[in-house]
Amino acid sequence: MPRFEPDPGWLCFDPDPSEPSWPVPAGAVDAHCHVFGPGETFPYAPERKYTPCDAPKETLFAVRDRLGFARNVIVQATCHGADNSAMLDALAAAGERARGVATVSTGVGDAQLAELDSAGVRAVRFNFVRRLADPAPEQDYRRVVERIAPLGWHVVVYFEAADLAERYDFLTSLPTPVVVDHLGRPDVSKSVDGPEFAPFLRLMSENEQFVCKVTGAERLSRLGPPGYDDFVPFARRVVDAFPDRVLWGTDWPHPNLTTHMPDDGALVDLVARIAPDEAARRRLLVDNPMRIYWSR
Ligand code: 0GY
Repeated sequence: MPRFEPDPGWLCFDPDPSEPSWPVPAGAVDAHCHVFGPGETFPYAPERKYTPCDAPKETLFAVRDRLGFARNVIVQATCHGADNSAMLDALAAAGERARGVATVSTGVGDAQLAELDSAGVRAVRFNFVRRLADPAPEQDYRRVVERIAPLGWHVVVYFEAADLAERYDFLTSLPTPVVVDHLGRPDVSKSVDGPEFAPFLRLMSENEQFVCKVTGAERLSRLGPPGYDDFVPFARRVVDAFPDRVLWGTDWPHPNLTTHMPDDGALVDLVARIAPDEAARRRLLVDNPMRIYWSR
């Protein structure tokens, strides 16, 4: 079996996250997290742009329990390419406590999609971030969407804020719901009311099929821990404006961070500031993810 060493300087997840300091509601969903390997069992993809630390399902489930969460949405990461084996293995172990977001190749067939559906997959992910994946022609993405739409799946997209203009027409033309990772990666050193974030707010307000993950404090914040004070107003603005179309997740095990590794308990603490109202928090952590991922 191949052996993999993480990239030099790679930061591994916090092995001992704190417990959140406020009572997480029963049934809370971590709607953005990953599993990595272990590489000896689930080799990393030859075309990957990074080699991570192994972050196996058992550790993900231990983090879930420590944080007081009930469920995970496990999102395929680029280091595994379109080989969803590690994610599917985690779904099988978690049963009803996890759902999955897969990466599929353009030629994916209906039989393979039906298998993924039975395993608990409810979406495909298109990763447009160039440091992570090489973009495919638009028609390839459209072909995949034609296949998944009849299953009632949605599309999860990851893009840089600067690329939204270029992708706007494509994204808004999709016939399925579209879930956007990490707030569309705004520059949170700018004003939340400024022209930089306005296109994303417009995307959300003019397109009711869009859902936003108010995630990624640890990768978007310039100010960093403990407060991630520059990130909070952006997440809060979206939660306030679109309370039924927001999701939250840890982003565990936090790939590609170069300056610090967050304490996942401290990230959960941030939710109390992003959604101070208890009813809004319940929608963010329980009602919205349950509707989007567990309606069947
Ligand atoms: C994330 C963010 C990143 C990586 C990936 O699929 C991936 O490799 O999404 C990143 O480096 O910003 O959500 O895991």
